[in-house]
Order: sequence, then C-alpha cells, then structure tokens
Amino acid sequence: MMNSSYVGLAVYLSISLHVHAQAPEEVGGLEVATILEMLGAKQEGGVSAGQRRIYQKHFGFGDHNGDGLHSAEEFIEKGSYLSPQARRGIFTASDADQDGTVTQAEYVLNRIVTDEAKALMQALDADDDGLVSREEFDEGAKADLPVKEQREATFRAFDSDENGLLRTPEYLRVWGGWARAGRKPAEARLRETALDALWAKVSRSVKKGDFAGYSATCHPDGVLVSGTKATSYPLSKALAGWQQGFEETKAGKMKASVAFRFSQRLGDATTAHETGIFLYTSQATGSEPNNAFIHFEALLLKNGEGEWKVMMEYQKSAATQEAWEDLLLPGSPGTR
Ligand SMILES: [Ca+2]
Ligand SMILES: [Ca+2]
Ligand SMILES: [Ca+2]
Repeated sequence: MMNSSYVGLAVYLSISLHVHAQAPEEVGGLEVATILEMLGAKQEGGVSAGQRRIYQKHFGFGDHNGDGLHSAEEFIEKGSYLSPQARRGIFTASDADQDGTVTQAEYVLNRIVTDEAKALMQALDADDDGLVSREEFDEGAKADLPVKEQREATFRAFDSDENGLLRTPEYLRVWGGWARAGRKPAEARLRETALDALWAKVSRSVKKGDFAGYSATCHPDGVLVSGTKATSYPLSKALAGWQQGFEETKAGKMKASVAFRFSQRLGDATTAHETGIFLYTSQATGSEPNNAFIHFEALLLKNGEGEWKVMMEYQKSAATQEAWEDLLLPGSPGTR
C-alpha cells in the first residue's frame, strides 16, 4: 500500500465523512476523538491492507463453526488466549453493537484500536514495569498534549480506579469507548477505509498517467453509465477511449488529476454504493486547466482476493463548485 498519499486522503476524507451524529464526549475541553488523535492514534487509517488480512486470519482461527461470527462460547469458553476473564473483557469490547456476537469487522476494528493503544501507551511506560504512572504519562505525553490540564484530565479519565497507575485493561476500556464515540459501525468504517484507498489509487493513476493501475480498479465486466450522453456501455470500451489521455499524461504532454467527495456511502462487507462528486482537472501544455465537477455514483464489489472493483460508474450530470464545496462542510445535509 502506498502510504503517504493514502494517509493524506484519509485525513482529508475524515473532515467530510466522519460527521458525528451525537454530541461528542469531551474531556478537559477536548473531544475524546481529538485526544486520541493528539496521542497519535490513526485507527483504521493507519493500518496496511496486509495487517488487516492478518487480523482477519486471526478471526478465522476462532470461528470454529465457520459462520463468520464469534459467539461468546467460541471466544470465551473455547478460547485459549489469556484468562477467561480477560477474554470476556475483549469480547465485550469487540461487540460494539452489543448483539452478543462479534463479526469479523468488529473483531478487526477492536484489534486495530487496542494494538495501537497498547503501542502508544507502552511508549509512555518509561521504567517498563507494565504500568503507566501519572508522572510517566505527564512527562511522556507532553509533546502530544501540551496543555497540562488536558493531560491531567485524560489521565484521570483513563485511571478508573484512581490509584495513579494505568493498567492495560483499565485504559483500554476507556480508549476503546473513545475510539468508537460517535463513529459508524465497524463494518462501515473498515469498508470506507478500504474504498478510500481505492479512490486514492484512482487519483494516483490519473495523475501519473498509469493506465494499467487505473484499469485494475475496474471490474472486467463493469459498466459506464453516462447521464449526459444518455447511454451506457462497457467500462472496457470507456477505458479504451481514455487510454490516450493517460499516455499523454505519462509523456508529460498534459496534466490530469481527479479527486472525490462523497454525500452517501452505502454497502456491506462485499458490496458498496458510493454517491458524490468528482473533480476532474486536465491541462494540455500551454493551455489553461479545465475543471469538470461531475455528480457520480459508483457500484463496487469486493472480489475473492478482497480487492474492491468498480462494477458501475454512473457519471450523472455536471455539478457546481458550490455543491462540491458543500460536501466538505461537516454537518451539511449532504454528508450523511
Ligand atoms: Ca456484534
Ligand atoms: Ca511504568
Ligand atoms: Ca489505575
């Protein structure tokens, strides 16, 4: 996974997509999500596709009857990791929707959140005794959380039993709640992160003139629907028509870029329907850049290798720059 532009896009998308439905919880005057960010948490945006696959594999080991769920029996009674009490704690934390079973997405998101939390907190444990003392937290988190009152409020929130020391399960319980506060369910978070990576790949391919890279994002049986031309045809035919532009970009005869913003993101573990606006900019050498804002919908499928492919690209109609900019405003009606 090509990380720098991917993380950049994830950061930019987080502004437009992660609009909180309920009032966010605050500690020391900061939203809890902001505290985690300041402490260095990247959550699902900081994990490679390879690492996600490893977590998925771990989930599979515990899914004895292969129904795609961990039951309490499978995870707590038949599990062998740590103690039954610890397993119960992990199970309860993972089951974010509290329906009594843990889906693969719930498991993977919990692993992402807790492994990152442990790594960030262990880095503060200066004397390596497995506990983060008030002094260690105050000193170690100074650079990330420079306001002393906010550091103290955060420590107090983590230190449930008020003994001045943070044990791993103690801070994980609080951290896990903060990592999920006001956020979408695990399945949507992981899907949208994977799709963000796909759109980032599309953008990179257009910018570099990487025709093969772009083609790889399309399903071989995909369909292009054109609202302006009132027709549809195979994506493979559309690609053939676009190939020259990619080659000219690669040869430096023109510049091109595309960016995406979304107003609605629907789907499940293997299907997705994304609605929004894309901005395609092209500039032939010696000419002014040309911006096209287009309302679009995309239908996507996850294949057997776990890769998302565009099954349908529906270029609906021209959009305005104002409509495009609206999609960036948190809380605008279009963002949820
Ligand atoms: Ca569940
Ligand atoms: Ca310590
Ligand atoms: Ca404590």
